[in-house]
Amino acid sequence: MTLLIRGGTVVTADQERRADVVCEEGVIRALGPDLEAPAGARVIDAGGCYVMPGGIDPHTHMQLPVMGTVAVDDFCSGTAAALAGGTTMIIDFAIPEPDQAPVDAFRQWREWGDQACIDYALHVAITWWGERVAADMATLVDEHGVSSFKHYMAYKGTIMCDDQVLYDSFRRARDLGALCTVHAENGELVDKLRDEVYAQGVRGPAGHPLSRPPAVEAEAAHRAIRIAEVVGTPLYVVHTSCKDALDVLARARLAGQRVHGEVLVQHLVIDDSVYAHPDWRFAAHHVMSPPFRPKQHQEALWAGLRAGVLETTATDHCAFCTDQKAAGKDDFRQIPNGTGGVEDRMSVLWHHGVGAGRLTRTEFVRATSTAAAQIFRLYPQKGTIAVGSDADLVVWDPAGSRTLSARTHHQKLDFSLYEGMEVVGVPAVTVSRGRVVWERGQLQAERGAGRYVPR
Ligand code: URQ
Ligand code: ZN
Repeated sequence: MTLLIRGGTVVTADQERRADVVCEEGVIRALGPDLEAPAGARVIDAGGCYVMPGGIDPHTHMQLPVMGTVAVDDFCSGTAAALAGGTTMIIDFAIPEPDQAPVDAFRQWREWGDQACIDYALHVAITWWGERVAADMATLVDEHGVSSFKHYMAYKGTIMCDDQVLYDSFRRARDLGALCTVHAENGELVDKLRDEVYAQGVRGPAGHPLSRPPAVEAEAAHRAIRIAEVVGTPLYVVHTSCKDALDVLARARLAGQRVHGEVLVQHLVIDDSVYAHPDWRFAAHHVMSPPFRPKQHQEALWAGLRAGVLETTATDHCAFCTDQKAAGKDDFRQIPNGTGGVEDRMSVLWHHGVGAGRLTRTEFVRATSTAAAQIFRLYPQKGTIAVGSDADLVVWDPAGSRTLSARTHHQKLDFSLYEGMEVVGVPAVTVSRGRVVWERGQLQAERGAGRYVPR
C-alpha cells in the first residue's frame, strides 16, 4: 500500500514542521512540504492534525502466566488494542521459570509473540544464575537480537534475583554490551511486610500498598544502581512510582551514572485512594506492583519526566479480569498483580501532559516513542519520522475526544483504570508499517501481521 499523508504538522522529538509523508512498502519514502501523490497512492488528509511516530510501549506482559493464571490480553488482542490507541510497537518480556533456560523461554514467547498485530521485541528476564544462563545470554544477544535483560528484585521464592545474581548478570550483560533493567522493590521486605500486614487482620486490597511502601522501592533502586556502579554498567529502572525512588535516580544521574528511568502513565494520574474503595473488586483491579502512591508523588513524577530523569512512559499492561482478581478476595497476597492500559497510554499522557501544559508536543513524542527506541536500540528504524524509517505513524487529532471505558475499549480486560475519564487528543489514524489499521474508530488489526524486531 502506498500512502500520502497530507497537510499535517509532523512532530518528532526534536522539531515540528508542516510536511507531507509518503509511505511505501512499509517504510517512509519521502518527507517534505507539498509532496505529489505517487501513482495509486491513497491520500490521507491530516489537516489540523499532528503526524507523530507511533507509540512504543517498552513494558508489557501479554498473556503472562503468573500466580496460577494467565493475563487475559494475549499478543493479538493486546496489540490490536494498542493500535486503537496509537501504539505501534511493544517490548514484552520472556520470563523463564526458575531453572528454565533463558533461550527456551525466549522461544516460547516468540511463538506467542508471532500472533501480534504490531511489531514487537522481547526483553528476557534473568531469574536464576548458572553457566547455562551466562551462555544463553550470549546466544540471545548474538543470535536473537535481545539487547536488554530484566531483573526482578521482588517476588521472593519465584523469580527474584538476590544481589549475587544481580552482580553476576550485570557483569555478563556489560561484557555482552547489553542493557540491564530492574524491577526495583526489596523482595525480602515485601515478603515480611505482607505477612505482617495479613497477620494484623488486613485481608483486602488495602494490604497491598501497606506491604510495599516507597522506602521498599527506593532501597532497591539505590541498591541496583550501586551494584551497576560497582560493575560499571548502565541501568534502566522500570516503573518508577514514587518521589523517593525518583530522587535516587536523579542523584545517580547528577553523579554521572548512566541510569534511565521509566514511569507508568497510571502512576502519573491515579493515587492510592483506590485501595480504600468499598467494592473490593474495584480496589483489587488496582493491585499492581509497585502500587499506586499518595497523591503528592504524582507531581514529582511529572517533574521527573519533564526533567528527563524519567525518559520513557509505559503501561506494564498485564491484564486480569475480575474473576481472576477474585483469587485473592480474602487474601490480598493472592491477587494477581497487574493492570491494563496499553490502549490508553497515548491519550492519557497527551490529555494530562500536553493538554494540561506539563509537556510540550516534542516532549510527548520523546516520552511515548523516541526515548524507548533510542534506549532499546530500535532507533531510527522506530521512534522517528524520517526517510527510511518504518512507516509506524499516528495521525493525532488534538481536538478529538474519547471517554475511556471498559465498555468501549478493545482490550479484553473487563475493567478500565480510567473508567469515565474524558480525554481530549486521540489517534485519528494509526499506520503500522505502512498499513492503515485504525481510522476514525474502525480497527483493522491483523493477527500475526507484526514482526519480531531484533535489537
Ligand atoms: O511485576 C510484574 O512485572 C508483573 C507481574 C506485572 N504486574 C505488576 O504488578 N507490575
Ligand atoms: Zn512489569
